[in-house]
Order: sequence, then C-alpha cells, then structure tokens
Amino acid sequence: MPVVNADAEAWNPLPGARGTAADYRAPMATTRIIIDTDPAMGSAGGDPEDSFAILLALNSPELTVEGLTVVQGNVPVDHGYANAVHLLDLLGRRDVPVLAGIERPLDPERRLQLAWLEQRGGLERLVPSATPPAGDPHAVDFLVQTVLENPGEIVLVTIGPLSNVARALEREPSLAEKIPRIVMMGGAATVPGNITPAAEFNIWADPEAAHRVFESGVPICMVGLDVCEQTHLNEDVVKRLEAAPSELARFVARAVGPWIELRRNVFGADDLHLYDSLAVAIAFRPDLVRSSEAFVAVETEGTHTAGATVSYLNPLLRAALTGREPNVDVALEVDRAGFEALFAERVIAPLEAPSVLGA
Ligand SMILES: [Ca+2]
Repeated sequence: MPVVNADAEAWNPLPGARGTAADYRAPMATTRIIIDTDPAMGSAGGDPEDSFAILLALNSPELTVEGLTVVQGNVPVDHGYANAVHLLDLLGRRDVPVLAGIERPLDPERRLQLAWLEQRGGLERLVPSATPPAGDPHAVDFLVQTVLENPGEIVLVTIGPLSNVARALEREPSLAEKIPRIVMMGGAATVPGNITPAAEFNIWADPEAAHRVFESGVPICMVGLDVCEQTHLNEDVVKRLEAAPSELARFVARAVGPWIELRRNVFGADDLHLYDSLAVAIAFRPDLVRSSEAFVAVETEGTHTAGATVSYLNPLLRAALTGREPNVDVALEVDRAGFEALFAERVIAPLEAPSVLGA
C-alpha cells in the first residue's frame, strides 16, 4: 500500500512547483514483486541475465522487491543461491531475502534436464559458496506465506523454470486467486525455441511445472523469445565495465565474458539478449510491449517437443479447436529503443558510475 506522508496535509508547494498537494499526499504506489530466478552470474559460462534483471528491479523505484526465490535451471540451486547472495552483498542489499527452492524438475524422469543440471553443477564458481541460514524458509513456503499475507498485492516475476511456483500453487491452491499477475520470461509463441527447436529454456527445464502454472488461472503475461530476441546488449558495453571503478562492475564484466564466449561458439552471436530484464521492465512498464491474448498449452509429452508453448493466437481457431478461453497475454512486439534506454539508464549507467549501484 502507498505510504502516506503525515506532513503532506501541511504541504504548500512553492509557486511554480510541479504537481499538487495531492501528489505529495499519495506518493507513487510501487508494485510489490517476488523474483523467482536461477541466477548464473558467478558460475563461469552461466547466463548472467537474471542478475541484470535483479539489478534493474532493485534500481527501479516503481518496484519493491519482496524477495528472490531461487529455482533450479541455468545452474543448480546451490550455485544460484550463492550467486544471488554475492550480488546482493556487492550491492549492499542483503535486506532483500534470498530463499533457496526446488532443486529438480517436478518429473523425476526428465533425464535430459537432470543431465543438464548435473553438467551445470560442474561450472567453475567465481563467487564463494553460501548456505541458507538455519531457520530460513524454503522458497516455496516463502512464496505461499508472502502471498497469503498480502492477497492481491504480490506480482510474481518469473525468470527461471516454474518449479517453485508450481509447487506453491499445489501446496496452497487458493494462491491462484491471490496472485494478481505473473510476468513470465518464458516460452516462444511465434518463433523457434532456444534450447530445442520447439522449446524455450525455462519451459523446457520443467514442462510439468509450466503446464500447471499455465493451467492455474493466474493472469500471465508471457514475455517470450518473440520479444526477448529483439533486445540486444552490445559486447562493447561489457568491455567498458572492465574499466569501471566499482567492484560490482568489474565482477559483472568478468562474469559475463565467458557467456559471451559461449554464445559466440554456439550461436555465432557477439551480443546478449536481455530476456529477464525485459520481463522485470514489463512488471512496471507494460507499455513497452504490444501483446495479444491466447490460449497457450505446454507440450509435456512430445518426444522432441517437450516444453513447447503451443500458442493459439487466432480467436476463431482457438475456440473451434480447443474450446478454451485465453489464459495468457502473449507479448509480440517490443519498443526496443524504449526498453534499451531504460536498461542503459537503470543498469549500465549506475554500474559505470563511481558509486555502487543501489548502495
Ligand atoms: Ca533465468
């Protein structure tokens, strides 16, 4: 809820001041979010993008970050937890709770995904390992408790696989009416996948969890590859950070380098897409994308298509072939210049500044 300034009743704006007394009585209400994440900045060769998204969220006054819930995905949970803690340490933001979550995809037979996680567990660690303090809740319990205590208030920004969120909805089905919105980096409606030709990574990494979340009835904004792959962060920006004065900037540059190298080797690309950061931005700047409602089904049985987000965008075909109502708002176009300007202002410029971002 917005905090009301008790002194505001006596507020007398100076002549020519912008705004009115009412503006000061009701300061901007922030959107309260939990970021469900698999941060790999700190595991050499891991996707650093979750951490950019966390930086964007913490440096956006429109958002209040209630916690980071860590899930399996880019890296195992023990890596992701340590990476999140290290990032917050560098930011001086250990006031933000970090909770460790689900360590495996929900289906224990997901052998490809389990093999992926095992391989990622062997990545060189660039940050100290960290163990959750005794008494800290599990990420699923934190999600359940925080939403139950604040019904209708907590937007989930999911930038990893959906294992934690699916388990929370299973544990407490009433959450479905108490979560106002999920802004999800995941899926691909009109473009190919990025881990298989059919599937985007976050959905592929736990198709059963994604299926449950898509079927939960919680309003979902799907920020998928359709829009994320239209965003870019140039390698030159990362190189500039190597020379920046703050320890955080140098850490970011060191951690992102191996990922750029991997993208060059695997995809022939020399830049980054800002997937997770776009999802965070949409949590408070929905105007940055044009979206369309659809019924989206998650493929859980295909031999080669597990994790595909089959998106019925045409309302007539949706009704005729599925009989289903729309369950997702699918982002299809992005204001690339507007988003990249926001990212430059809120993430890159503070990293390059002498003082540590957010401190
Ligand atoms: Ca992620």
